[in-house]
Amino acid sequence: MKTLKDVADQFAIYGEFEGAEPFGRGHINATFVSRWNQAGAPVRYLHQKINDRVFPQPGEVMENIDRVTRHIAALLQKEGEGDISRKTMTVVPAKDGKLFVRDKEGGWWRTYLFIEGTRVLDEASSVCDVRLLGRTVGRFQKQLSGLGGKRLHETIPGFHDMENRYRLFYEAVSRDPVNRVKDTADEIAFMRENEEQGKVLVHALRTGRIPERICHNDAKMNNILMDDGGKGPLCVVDLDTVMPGSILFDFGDLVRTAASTAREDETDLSKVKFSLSSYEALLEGYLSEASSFLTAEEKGLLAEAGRNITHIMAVRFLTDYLEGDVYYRILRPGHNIERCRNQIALIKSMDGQRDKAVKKNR
Ligand code: GN1
Ligand code: MG
Repeated sequence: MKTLKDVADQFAIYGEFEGAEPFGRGHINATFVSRWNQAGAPVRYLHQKINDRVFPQPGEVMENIDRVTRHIAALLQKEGEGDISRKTMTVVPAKDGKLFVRDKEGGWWRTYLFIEGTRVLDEASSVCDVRLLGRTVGRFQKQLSGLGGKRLHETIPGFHDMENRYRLFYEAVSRDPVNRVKDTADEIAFMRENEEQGKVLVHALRTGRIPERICHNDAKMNNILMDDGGKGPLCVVDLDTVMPGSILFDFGDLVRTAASTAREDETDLSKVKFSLSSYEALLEGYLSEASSFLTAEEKGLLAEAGRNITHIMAVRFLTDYLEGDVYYRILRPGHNIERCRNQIALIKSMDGQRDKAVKKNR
């Protein structure tokens, strides 16, 4: 971990570096945790090498994150909250004051305080009250609804734009660079059949039926830090994609992950089901924070949001499979098509219970 020590030493961290290990299971960035001796106290930091193929302007990503995390910390302070550095991420700047460090190969690195005593959940379980997950995402959006100043940078243009996602998908199908179209006829047919419905949210946003707001854009369950001591969810992490969009994308991502009975790459599809009771709990928790600022149009689309984000993920996983696995980190051959099939199974289960879910929304 020589490079990591070299990089870590350039951040404004006191004490002696003692070592570092890889951390987490994100699909995009490379994450490490370092250990330090700070005047006799063991302290840890989180370092990430930003994937600059995915985020072409890492400096803009960091500007967004710095603004957002400072804003939330200031709000919590005003509200008299304690334990603030566990309730939002804290960016540690470099010794030269910048929000990142460049390594010898030109790579972009950032550092956060490591939030101790937490875990993330890949599947909803009895350990976690899903209502609180909904509340956490609603609160995050509410906190950001008051962020003044210029519009946040769009860190990945067209990120949740289904027109864009379908364009990229059809391109991959027609180029078929690794000859995988022949193995994915059913999935491709599913995408063609569902194209219209998949574009409902982006059309609502584009035509102004629902407003543009600041949203997280990756508000899946395992991006919410849970307190180990039973205090429930602490904060939403993984802030690279915080940018303008529809807040329905966030509620949708939470539904996709926390109202599914399996993780997103479960291969036994008989285990992949939409849980109506989890959906109801998520909705209740989410609305306890968000109902004060949601418009009637947004409320009317909440039941569509989970399906929509699940559909976006299915298209993205399939596109990456057809492209030869160039975007998402995969842990085994076929991982992307497994993820795609899982998400399609979840959509089918959602569709089977749609009427009931829509009723919950009233
Ligand atoms: C990626 O890095 P990670 O795992 O938090 C992806 C999200 C997808 C998610 C699927 C920048 O997030 O959009 O929802 O995988 N992030 C980016 O689990 O593409
Ligand atoms: Mg993540």
